[in-house]
Amino acid sequence: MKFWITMSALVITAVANAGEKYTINNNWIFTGESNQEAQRVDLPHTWNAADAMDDVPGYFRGKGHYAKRIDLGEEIEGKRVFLHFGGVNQEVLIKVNGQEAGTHAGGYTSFVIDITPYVKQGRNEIVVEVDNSHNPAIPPLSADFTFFGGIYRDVGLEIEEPVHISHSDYGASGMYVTTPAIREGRGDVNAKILIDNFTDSKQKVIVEAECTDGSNTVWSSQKRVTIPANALMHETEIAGVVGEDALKLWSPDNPNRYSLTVKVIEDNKEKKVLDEEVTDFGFRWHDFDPNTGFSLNGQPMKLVGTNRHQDFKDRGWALNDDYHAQDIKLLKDMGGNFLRVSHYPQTQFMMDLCDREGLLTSVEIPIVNAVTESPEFLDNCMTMMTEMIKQNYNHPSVIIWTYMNEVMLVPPYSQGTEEYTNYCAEVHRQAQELDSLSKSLDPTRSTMIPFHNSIKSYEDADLYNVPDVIGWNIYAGWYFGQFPDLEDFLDEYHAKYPDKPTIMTEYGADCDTRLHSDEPERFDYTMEYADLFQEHYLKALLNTDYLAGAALWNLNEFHSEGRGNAKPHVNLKGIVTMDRKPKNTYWLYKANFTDEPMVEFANANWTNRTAQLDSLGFYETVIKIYSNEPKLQVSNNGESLGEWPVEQGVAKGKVRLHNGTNRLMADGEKASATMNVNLLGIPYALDDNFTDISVMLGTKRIYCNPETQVCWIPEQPYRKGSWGYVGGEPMRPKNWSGTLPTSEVEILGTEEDPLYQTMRRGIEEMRFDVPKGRYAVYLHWADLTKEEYQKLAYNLGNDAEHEESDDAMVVSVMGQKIPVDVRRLVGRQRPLVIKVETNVEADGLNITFDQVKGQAFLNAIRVVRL
Ligand code: GCB
Repeated sequence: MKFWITMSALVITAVANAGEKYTINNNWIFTGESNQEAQRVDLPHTWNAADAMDDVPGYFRGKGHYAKRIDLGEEIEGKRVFLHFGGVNQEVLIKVNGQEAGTHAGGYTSFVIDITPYVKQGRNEIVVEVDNSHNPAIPPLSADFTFFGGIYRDVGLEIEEPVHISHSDYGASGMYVTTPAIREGRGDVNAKILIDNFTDSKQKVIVEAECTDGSNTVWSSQKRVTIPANALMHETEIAGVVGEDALKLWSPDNPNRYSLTVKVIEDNKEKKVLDEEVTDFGFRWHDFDPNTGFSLNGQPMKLVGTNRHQDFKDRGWALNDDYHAQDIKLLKDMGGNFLRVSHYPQTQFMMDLCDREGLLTSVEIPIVNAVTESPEFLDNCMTMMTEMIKQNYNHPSVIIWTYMNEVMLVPPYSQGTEEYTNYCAEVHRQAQELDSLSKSLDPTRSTMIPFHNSIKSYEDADLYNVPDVIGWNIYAGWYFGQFPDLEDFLDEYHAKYPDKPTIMTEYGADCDTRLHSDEPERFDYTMEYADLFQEHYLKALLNTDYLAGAALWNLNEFHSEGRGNAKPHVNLKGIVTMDRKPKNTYWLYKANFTDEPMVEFANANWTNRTAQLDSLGFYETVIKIYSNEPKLQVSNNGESLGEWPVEQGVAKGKVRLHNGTNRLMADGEKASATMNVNLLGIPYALDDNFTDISVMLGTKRIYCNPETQVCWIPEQPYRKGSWGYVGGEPMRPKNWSGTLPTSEVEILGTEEDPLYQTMRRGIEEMRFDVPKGRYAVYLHWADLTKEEYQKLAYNLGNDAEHEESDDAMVVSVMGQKIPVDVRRLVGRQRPLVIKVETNVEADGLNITFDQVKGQAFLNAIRVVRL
């Protein structure tokens, strides 16, 4: 029976001396199975930071051993001692002073281990054995990201009185706040508090709750509670009202939070405070409508934002709080109001910042690509769902619980078989169980499953009626088809399922800030192709009213071991780089979704460029500028290029750049930007000013090395007085839908993969009609075949077919003959660079290629005048 006492008469005098809590991240000793040498490390830590990016396929998945000594004194006398783990990937066994204290499975949720029975006053040894091996019972089974092993979030020590707010409930805070009724000017608050009593006698306590709006107390309440002996998670409820027109709703624009402090106080003369915990919460409600989309607090709102992976360049997942804070700031500054916390729960610190800054979130458990048909797998999923919901329960930012990302992407059986039918039924059953669990734990949030672009696959598994919201991950114009296939796809789906609320949960195109093109093409990894993709998608998303919102894939570039793209082991769809430099799409969104005047040139940091000049001495190229102003005055070196209108955040025009400095300026009414382009223009006819030229064969891409500033330009056929190739064809790997502009084979031992991933096959000659003089010629090759081919599920069938070739040639540089058999000289997938110095007389530089076996080819060539 619940009863409420208004205890204004009870005066509580004791000073809080409640539970101590602090991190113990420093000075651990780590020993990995792959490297037996013990090393001193600080947390957060991962053992894969380096091998996730190295040239050896795969990364270490196995056991790691962490040890730490902690000295505990009289402060633990009669107390309970807990270890709080923020996140350890993925199976963990904790030992204290040689005894097993607890285990945990799953790499993304927090957990608490009660180590009281094993600790003593004095020195204690904590050992944490971690294993990130594949385990078919633990999701994710496979995914397009690297599963970094280690204790990659904080570890905290908590010392509590025997009676305290519970740590026994799935790593959660033991306090669950709901706002059951929100009316004009007032809101009801209901807090469920779980209390542990580790004593052998019943305990009388006062539970005191104080709610503040940050500065003032808005209500407070107390109640007497008796907790039976040895009762864990004894439940008590405390309620209050924020009223008298004090209620401020939480929203992205006004993220008003309230703070609830709960004290557990001894109900005796001393009134000792046994425990004190604080949680923040907010008042808001949301609604998804299949036709009109999303609304918050009754106001229509388009959800706009990104997904996010928890990693950073050279660090993997071992990030301290500042890295997480940086991402929230990036998203908020871009004008985002939504974060899909994918594909797994992330640190509580980040979730707190989402609350503080005003970002709505969807949080998800890490079922990706497929399920295992086993009770153990489902059990683990159910536990993760429970942990996720309980641990994130109070965050006002959270509106959606998500599970099963693209779960029908790689069913283990072929369609039409009995096994497939059974598998689909099992996927459905698991989804249903997870959804029901979510609804029973938290009926206030919506549920969502993100699908990949196959309406039918999810019909096979009968998933359309399971979650509240359908998420679509659509990559039309990237993995398949053309940009407008996006709208066609969405319309087909909406016509079939007009009653399902929908979010675009993913869309994006990989792009490398080192790669550009004046003739962008699907899968070329250039910035310019991704720009076209994103401009189209943005327009479509804003024009599709029934879409509740959209989350770009992805905020950041992130580690994905299996990828062999322009930057191997990295998914390049981030709208900021791995080290958080904004790419063009970031500015496109900022221009569309923020009001503070801004102007930003596309590729503004690409200062040193090289290009072939036309016969008039210009390089004409498209310049794009992002702005939230209606029009911009654009000039180059002070010469006006006219007024450019800004449409959907973008102003663009063809600009004739000339050799040397081009100081481009874009002035709006209230903001402006400048971009300096130092152009190394290759004259139409090579003249005596010639210094150097760098050319990539078989491609239309431009590749600039950010360290040396050398820019490689696309090939051209030979023209008298100029330069170019004679003979041959661009190598274009074949796949089911046609051909690809570049190989996806990783080049080992270099970071200049793009330089080697295209080639001209059957080439006969390279000619440069350079002036008389001495030159260094650098010839670049790589054998783009692999010993073994593996298809990547997330490539959605875009993997290149295996085309074996074995080539050898004799190259002659001004008559100097060099036998070249790339595979024999350096092996497959490795760069071969041969430098030749040569004298050139009146007839220019001439390099010939004579095939000996297979076909002659060349990947890139650089010529430098000495
Ligand atoms: C997807 C997946 C995501 C991948 C992404 C991609 O659909 O959900 O995990 O990283 O596509 O980039 O291919």
